[in-house]
Amino acid sequence: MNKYSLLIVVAICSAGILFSFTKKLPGKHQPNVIYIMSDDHAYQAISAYGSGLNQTPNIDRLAREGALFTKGFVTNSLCAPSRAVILTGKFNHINGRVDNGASVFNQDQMTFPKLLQKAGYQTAMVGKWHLVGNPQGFDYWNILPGQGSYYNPDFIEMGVKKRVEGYVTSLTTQFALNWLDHRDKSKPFCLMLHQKAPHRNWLPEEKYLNLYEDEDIPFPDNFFDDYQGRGTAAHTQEMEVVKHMNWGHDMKFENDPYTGEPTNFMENIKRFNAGQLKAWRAAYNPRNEAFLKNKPEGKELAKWMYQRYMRDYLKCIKSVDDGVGEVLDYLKANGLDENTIVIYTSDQGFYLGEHGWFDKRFMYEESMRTPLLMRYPKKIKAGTVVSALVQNIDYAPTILDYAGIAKPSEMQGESFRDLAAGKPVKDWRNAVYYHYYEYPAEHHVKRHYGIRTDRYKLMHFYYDVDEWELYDLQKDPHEMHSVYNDPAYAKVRAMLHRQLDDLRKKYKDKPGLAETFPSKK
Ligand code: SGN
Ligand code: CA
Repeated sequence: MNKYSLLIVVAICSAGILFSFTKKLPGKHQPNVIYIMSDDHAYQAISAYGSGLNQTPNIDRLAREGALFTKGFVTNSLCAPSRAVILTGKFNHINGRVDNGASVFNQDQMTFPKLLQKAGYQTAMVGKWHLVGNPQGFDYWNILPGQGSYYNPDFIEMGVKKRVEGYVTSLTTQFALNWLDHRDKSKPFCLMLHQKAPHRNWLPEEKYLNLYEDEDIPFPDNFFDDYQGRGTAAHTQEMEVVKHMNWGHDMKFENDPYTGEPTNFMENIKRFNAGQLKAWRAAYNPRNEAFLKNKPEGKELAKWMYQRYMRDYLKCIKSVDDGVGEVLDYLKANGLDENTIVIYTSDQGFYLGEHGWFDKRFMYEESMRTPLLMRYPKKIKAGTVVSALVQNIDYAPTILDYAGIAKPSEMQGESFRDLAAGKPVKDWRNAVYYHYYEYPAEHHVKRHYGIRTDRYKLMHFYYDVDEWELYDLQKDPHEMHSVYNDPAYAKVRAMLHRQLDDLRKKYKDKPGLAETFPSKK
């Protein structure tokens, strides 16, 4: 070898060493991630989804400048289970947290923030956690205990609990931005920003106490549903706005309008400081007094209760939307908006009066479906609409994919990065699997599992019943008539049963497994 070729060999080798070295190092080319998740935010209450109930200009920016997913679903429409799925990319029968009750999430298990952290990311978790036990895989965490409080909430910052004056949504945003400001700027970051709002019992921020009060929020067509055409579970639930909301906690009366007894709203009153209480009473007392003067009945009462519920719910969302705006503005002002993936989603969907309901849990559309919007200008074209079936099981694989980290084989979800890039994905799934376990429990929604394809939904209610339901979403988008026993659907039914069996095998769920989980509270 002459001097010249030796030089070339040395140059090639050092370039190779340098390349493999930089490949391992987290660098400026790796995207940052801001994962914003609210609690119980129905897609029906996001203007980008077009329902017209309210305006969410900041959340809408994510759709306008990025992608809107129109068929995003959860695997189990409940808080802690959804969070466990998101962190692990695995179904609840594998990650262990099947319900909000006695089931356990082993914090030592693999999660995507742990993998990011190991790969050199700086990680943080701020807001609602709901997974009992300290978060792992985060350089910084500042979480709400349990469900958290709207006013002057306690936060547990790296193990130290303290009460903080203020409103939970703005505090959560503020803590998250504060961490961003003080992070190690040489590393890529992943921030999980989990809002408590708009979870029950919907206490709005002081500045929004009077919002929407001069508007009537439209009733959904099936508000006065009588549940004919559905099975036992729809008849025996306890989540009807009129029947199951209470005068204190939900309707915000300090004294029961009919008995005069102090209500459980007093629990909320205790957390207010003097200024907040004054503002609260100035806003709510006159409205409550007007109610007491004419005590509406029948449909008028239903209408009043629905307006109180919806106005409070939407007021809480206004603060969440403000927070998203603050995050986006921060990214822009700090030159981070091009290289940061911003995701907005909710831990599940929610009923805004459809079927006469609030809450979630059911596999019916409004609670199984969840909002999902994502902005990442480098890889996602503005105005992208993704209508493929995606699930919260896919979030971890997708985020890892963007970060250039291989998906561990134990993860059950799939990366939807190509879908977001507008590329057709061959063999993408044609059905999503669902399994809800928390029964007997609050709201009395029976245990069930099933699949949803683009057009159909097959559900099996079990435990203390054995009933199947089948919906043709094209002909019956509001799921009012099960066609399970309709001979015209015999072929479809057989096909769906086969698909369900296949998915249960694929995801390693099986009869009898559910009974092994401790579910009682
Ligand atoms: C609380 C609420 C329920 C709600 C669960 C679970 N009751 O218990 O209405 O279904 O949380 O919600 S309340 O009286 O405390 O408001 S979840 O989002 O955490 O799963
Ligand atoms: Ca929730």
